[in-house]
Amino acid sequence: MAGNRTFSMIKPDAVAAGNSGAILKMIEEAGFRIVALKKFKLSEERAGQFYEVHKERPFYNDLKKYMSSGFIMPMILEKENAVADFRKLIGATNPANAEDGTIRKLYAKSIEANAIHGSDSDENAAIEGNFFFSGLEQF
Ligand code: YYY
Ligand code: MG
Repeated sequence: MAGNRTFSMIKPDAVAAGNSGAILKMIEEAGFRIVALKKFKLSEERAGQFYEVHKERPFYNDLKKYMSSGFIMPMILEKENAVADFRKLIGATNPANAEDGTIRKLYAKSIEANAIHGSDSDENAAIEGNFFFSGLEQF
């Protein structure tokens, strides 16, 4: 299965705006199978752990607050070439630079509140999936 899965998370702005259903529909229509999915709120501490790699960046504190400001929907997705194809589907980090038809172009509000996360490598997809889901949930 290695290489065929990625990790995603619908972020608080998109869940609060009522766009999670439309985003899940886009994900499924793009050929991804939802392997695991849940919805809950992160503590600021857990949000900080998820984005630990960015802890020296100037936006880190705001990002932790934002990511714990409302419900998130983490999920594991399966498809051939999942990581790269999913990054293409979500578009650039800054929605101002995202291509037409991408999830971020359609639903992101700003570079911070950018609607959705997608892993950037197979290795990080596994790490991030394991952060949110037990082995039992990833079968
Ligand atoms: O992988 P991706 O989400 O597209 O971007 P990253 O460079 O990994 O940054 C993670 C996350 O941090 C981004 O989705 C929004 C936030 N962020 C920010 O608030 N301000 C920036 N200048 C860069 C990133
Ligand atoms: Mg990233």
